[in-house]
Amino acid sequence: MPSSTHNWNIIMSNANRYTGLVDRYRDRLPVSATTRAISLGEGNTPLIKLENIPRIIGKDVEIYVKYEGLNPTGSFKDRGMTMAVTKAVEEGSKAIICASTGNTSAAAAAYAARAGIKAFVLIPEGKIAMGKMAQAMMYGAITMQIRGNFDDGMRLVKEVADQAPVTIVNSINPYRLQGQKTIAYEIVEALGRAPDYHCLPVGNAGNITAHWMGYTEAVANQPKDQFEQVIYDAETDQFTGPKPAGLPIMVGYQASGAAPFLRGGPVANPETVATAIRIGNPQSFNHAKAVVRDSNGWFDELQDSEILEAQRLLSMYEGVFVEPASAASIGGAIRDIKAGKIAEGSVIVCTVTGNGLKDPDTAIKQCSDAVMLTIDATMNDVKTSILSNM
Ligand code: AN7
Repeated sequence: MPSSTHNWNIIMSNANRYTGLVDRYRDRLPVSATTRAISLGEGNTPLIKLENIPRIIGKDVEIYVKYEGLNPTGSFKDRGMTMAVTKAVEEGSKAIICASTGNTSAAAAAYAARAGIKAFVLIPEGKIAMGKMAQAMMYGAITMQIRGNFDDGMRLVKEVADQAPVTIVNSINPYRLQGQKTIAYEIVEALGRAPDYHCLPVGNAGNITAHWMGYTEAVANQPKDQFEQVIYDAETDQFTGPKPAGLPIMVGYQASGAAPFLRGGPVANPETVATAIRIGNPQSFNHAKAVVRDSNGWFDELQDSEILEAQRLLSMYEGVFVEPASAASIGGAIRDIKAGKIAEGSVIVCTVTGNGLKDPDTAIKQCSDAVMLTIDATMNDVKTSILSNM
């Protein structure tokens, strides 16, 4: 094929190519028309309607999961990271840094690789899921395993950023929440309105804050030329901007061993199988409390056993494999639906924040004896295995 024809085909195919959320929502994000987006095509994730679980629990509810595990690095962190790295590069930064329970470090490492800048990540030694560790290393981040937890790492990152030329890309970087708010835009576009309830896992509490900002902006449906970004104002403890009707009730679920919102303040030694949310001192504590207050929502907690049970339920009955932290949203929602706290007839969206493949160890530990048979390589053994399991 002549090369001119070949090029023409590429240009034609690009006309409809999805190029990520900065391009898609440029007019509602803090970027200019010419800002170069550092993107891996993040966002635009499926909103999957659960078909079996409502029947199993015997309740007349519509439950959707927003499957954030299908982002390029396998978690919702890509939404915030495309914005944070886009702005860091625009501002001339040559290096980014974060503390992380794993997913933020994977996203930071990938977007830094894409941008051609350096990423430094601090992770708690021995407490991050294997997939996330593999990602940070493959994307070429300088990875520091600290003998301490996420909260220790976060404190160190804030201190060192004053002493070294690095941009913090944890969610205290305001561009992170700007990127993450787009999840709510997509949900409102898909449903034609906001859900009645939005349930999600809470760790550092940036995501629940970003969801609320996004819902407020999307539901207010402001004209382009008068668009006002919604942000949390720490001094007044209020969200700025419009106060539209039709916003969802926001519900945040924590792991019992790492539940500062249920204890009323920081927790010293957080512990949970859901390592992504093994956080005792959330950076967006006041923001998230304001979200729950303004939306008439609540926080609740789940035992590790409940989290794992929900993870398995979602995999086995809906084919949606998420990491343990993500399952807290669905586990909590199911419990509150069963209890009548979430009424029948409601439309509920649960954010499932990370892909199940991130943490194969925890998954395999739960299931091996139940579904893994070891047999001889004979027709008889294969046939017997099928017939005895029909
Ligand atoms: C799968 O990667 O904090 O409440 O350092 O990875 O916005 O913190 C991860 C958090 C939920 C909690 N689900 O979100 C990190 C990190 C998954 C996560 C959360 C995280 P936030």
